[in-house]
Amino acid sequence: MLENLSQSLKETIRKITKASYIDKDIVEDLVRDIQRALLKSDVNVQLALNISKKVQERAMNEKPPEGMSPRNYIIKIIYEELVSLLGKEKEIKLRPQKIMLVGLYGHGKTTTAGKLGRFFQRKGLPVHLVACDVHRPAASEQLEQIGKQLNIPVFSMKGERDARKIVKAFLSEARSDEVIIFDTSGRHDLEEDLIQELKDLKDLIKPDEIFLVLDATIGQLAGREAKAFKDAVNITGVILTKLDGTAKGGGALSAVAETGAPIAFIGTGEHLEDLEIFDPKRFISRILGLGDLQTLLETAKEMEIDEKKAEETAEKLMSGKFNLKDMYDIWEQMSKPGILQKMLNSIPTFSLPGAEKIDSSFMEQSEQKLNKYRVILDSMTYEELENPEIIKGTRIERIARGSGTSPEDVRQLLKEFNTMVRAMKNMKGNRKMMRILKKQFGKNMPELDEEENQGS
Ligand SMILES: Nc1nc2c(ncn2[C@@H]2O[C@H](COP(=O)(O)OP(=O)(O)OP(=O)(O)O)[C@@H](O)[C@H]2O)c(=O)[nH]1
Ligand SMILES: [Mg+2]
Repeated sequence: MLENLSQSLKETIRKITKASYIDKDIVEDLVRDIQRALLKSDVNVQLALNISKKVQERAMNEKPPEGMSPRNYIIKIIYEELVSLLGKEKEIKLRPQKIMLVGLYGHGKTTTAGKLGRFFQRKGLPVHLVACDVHRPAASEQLEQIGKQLNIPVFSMKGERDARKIVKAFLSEARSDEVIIFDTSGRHDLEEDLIQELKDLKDLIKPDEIFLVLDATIGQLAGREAKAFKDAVNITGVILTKLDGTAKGGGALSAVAETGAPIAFIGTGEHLEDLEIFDPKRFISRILGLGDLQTLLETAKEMEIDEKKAEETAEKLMSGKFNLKDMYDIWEQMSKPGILQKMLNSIPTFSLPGAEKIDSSFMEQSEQKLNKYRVILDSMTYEELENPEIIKGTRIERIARGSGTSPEDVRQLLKEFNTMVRAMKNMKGNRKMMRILKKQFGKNMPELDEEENQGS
């Protein structure tokens, strides 16, 4: 996904980390690289210029905070400016709700209805799909097919030509504890009769969310469409699909963000698992390859905010009384750029192959493993997260299926969890360990660069 953009930007980051000092020429060179990379992925010229100007200005004028090298600071600036290009994060609520999907022909509404269904199903919530597309022939069959695949009920009324009637009939017997996803009709264009239909459905459904499903392969044109739908039916978020198959993803993402409509999810393939919550920060970290760089990106300030949580986490770890949910929290914290490396570097219980320093391939492997584990945990129900001991037999199989992994992977995760619990129990009362953990999770992060030539 966004391979080209990612590669060029990673190359830029590499240039920075390799540079022996940072000066005006290098900054200009970097800024040109960033501009070129953005334009190539269809980011609007003006937006690309603004970003690069901002990066240049900040890189030349701002002083890195104490303890951060100029090099790392420039990476941080680039990271922050790219994140700002992608707009705000949309909070996805994990509770029963009504979601209405809207969008033009072929942008991926019906597929996305299934993907969303799977997403909420994995979170342990009951899901219902409702087929309100009365225009496309066989639209309800397509949704039924998807429902069958996922074991999710689908409400449809074959032959009914009025979507309003379908919605009314469904709502008259709808349950209130489900996530209900309404697939609606598209058109070639946002025509007046589509707007009217969507408005009527919206009045009937009273949805918690109206997500516009938008094909990312149209690049920055996606912005115009997002704006039109925003004006017409006041969408609450956008789901950008087909980001897997386009070189224009940067354009689509940035143009949509510019309209102020938050991007809620991204579709990254044809399979029903290929949907991700869109988190601008994590997305950019990934694009920039920061997960496997020894780069401290979190500011001292951000670290302070996390400190309380960090201490709680450390206490919990040490108490030996934690469940999979806590482990998930711990992994979340560790997934911050650079933190994993430091954790692994200094905590013996994470059983390194004896090495003092971890090479980057091992890091990559660990990040990959963590990502896999995160998906597995996502597929567990709350009950399972809180009582890992109930996860056996068919549950293991279900979780593996839900997360697109193998039962072996799930067992491996459980095994590591148990090892961790045991190790931590043994560790109990070990003061020194406690200090290391607090330090690792808290502020006072160790320096990465011993010395640095001041260039700017
Ligand atoms: N590669 C890829 N293909 C996708 C993605 N999302 C949807 N598609 C494909 O896009 C095509 C259209 O998807 P649909 O879900 O039928 O689109 P729709 O918006 O419901 O279309 P209409 O019902 O005709 O309005 C299908 O072939 C999907 O497999 C994605 O994220 N990646
Ligand atoms: Mg459809």
